[in-house]
Amino acid sequence: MIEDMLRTPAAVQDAERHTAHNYHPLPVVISAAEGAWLTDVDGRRYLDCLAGYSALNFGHRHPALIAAAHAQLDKLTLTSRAFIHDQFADFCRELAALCGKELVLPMNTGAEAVETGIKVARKWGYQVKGVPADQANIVVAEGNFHGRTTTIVSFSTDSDARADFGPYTPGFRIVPYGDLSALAEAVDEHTVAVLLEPIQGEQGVVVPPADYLPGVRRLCTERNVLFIADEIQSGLGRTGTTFACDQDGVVPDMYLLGKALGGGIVPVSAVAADADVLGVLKPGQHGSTFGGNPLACAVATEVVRLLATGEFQRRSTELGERLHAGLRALIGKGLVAVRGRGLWAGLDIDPALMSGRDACERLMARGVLAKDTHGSTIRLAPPLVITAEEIDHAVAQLAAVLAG
Ligand code: IF1
Repeated sequence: MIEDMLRTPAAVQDAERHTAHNYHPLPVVISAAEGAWLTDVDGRRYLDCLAGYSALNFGHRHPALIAAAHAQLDKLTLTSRAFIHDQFADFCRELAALCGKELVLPMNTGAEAVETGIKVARKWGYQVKGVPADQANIVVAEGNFHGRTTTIVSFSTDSDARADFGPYTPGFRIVPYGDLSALAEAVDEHTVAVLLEPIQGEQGVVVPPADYLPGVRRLCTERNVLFIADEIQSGLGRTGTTFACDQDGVVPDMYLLGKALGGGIVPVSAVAADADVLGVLKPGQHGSTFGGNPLACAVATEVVRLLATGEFQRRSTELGERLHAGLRALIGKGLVAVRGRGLWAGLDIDPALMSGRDACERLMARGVLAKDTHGSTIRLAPPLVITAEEIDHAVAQLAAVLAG
C-alpha cells in the first residue's frame, strides 16, 4: 500500500538525523543503481526519471565511464593546476571541439562555471569592450536558476533561493524570459553579457518562443554583448541535440557546462569560449583546487566521446517524441500542460487533483522516481539510456496516479 511505502523507514530517519534540512527528499534510501534503474536498501527497484537533475544523462554507472574512472583511479587522481597532467590536453581539446570553441576553462560544479562566466564577462567588458570600472551589468531572466552562491542568488527571482542571504551582489538586471523587447530595453552601453538558460529547467522546463534565442543572438552581436548560455542542465544530449541552443541554430559566445559532463561519477563543469573572451584571464586571476583534475578529465573526456557519436542525441530525440506523445495524451486526464524537448518534460498537474510532491510520492509507490519543481509541476528527465518500453511504463504509472 502507498501508506506502507511512504512510512518513514529507519534508514530515512537515520540519514536525516545528522544533516541540515536544506532538502525535503522523498522517503527512499537508494543503495545501488544501473542504467535507468535504482534499488533501495530493501531491494525495491525504481525507474529513475530525475537522473540527478540531468547529471546522469548516460545512465547510472555507464560501463565506458566507469572503466575510464577505474583506469584513472589506479594511476593519478589529483595534481592541482600547479602542474600539468596527461589527461588535461585531451579533455580541453575534445571538449572545445565539441563546443566549436577555441578554449575551455575546467571547474567542478555548475555554480562555479556560472561564477566563472560572470567574472570573465565582467573582465572582458572592462578590458575589451571598454566599460568603465565597476559599471558592468549582466542581464538575466525572471525564473532563472543558475546555482546557489550568494552572487547567483542575488539575481534569483525565487524567494526560497534568495531570502535572507543578503547583502546581494549588484550589477544584474532582470527581464521577463522570452521577451525580446524587454531584453533590448535592458541592454545598454555598460551591458557585458546576457546570461540565460536556453530552456528554463527549475522554472518547469520552460521552452522560449522559437524566435527568442535567435533574437538574443542577434541583439548580443549588434550591441557587442556576450551571449552566455547556461547549458548545465539543458545541454549534453538532454533535448535531442548536443546543446539546447542547437535546436534553434544558435551559437552563444560562452557555453556553461556541468552535471552530465562528469558522467554522474565526479563533479565536472567547464566554460567554453573563444580566445578573445577566455583570453582575458591571466595566471593567478581565477582557478580552483580540483578544477580539471586527472580523474575528472578522464571521465569527462569519455563523456565527450560518447556525445561525439550522436547516439544519445538520437535517443533523446526519438524517445523524447514517444515520451511527449504519451504525456500529451494525458492532457485533460489530470495534466493541464506539458512542456519540454527531447527526454525532458515539465508537467503541470491539475492543482485541484494533487501537488507535484503528492504526485511524486504516489509515483514512488509505483516504482518511478521523479521530482516536483514548484506547486503542481513535476519534471521528467530520465537517463538517455531509457528504453521505449520503460518510457511507456513510466507514462502508464503517471496515468494511474492521475486517475487516482
Ligand atoms: C539544488 C534546481 C535543477 C542548474 C542550472 C546551474 C546549476 C544548476 C541550469 C548549478 C543546478 C540543480 C541544483 C540542485 C537541484 C538542481 C536544480 F532544482 F536546483 F534548480 F536542476 F533545476 N545552472 N541545478 O540547473 O549547478 O552548482 O548544482 O552543480 O541546488 O537543489 P550545481
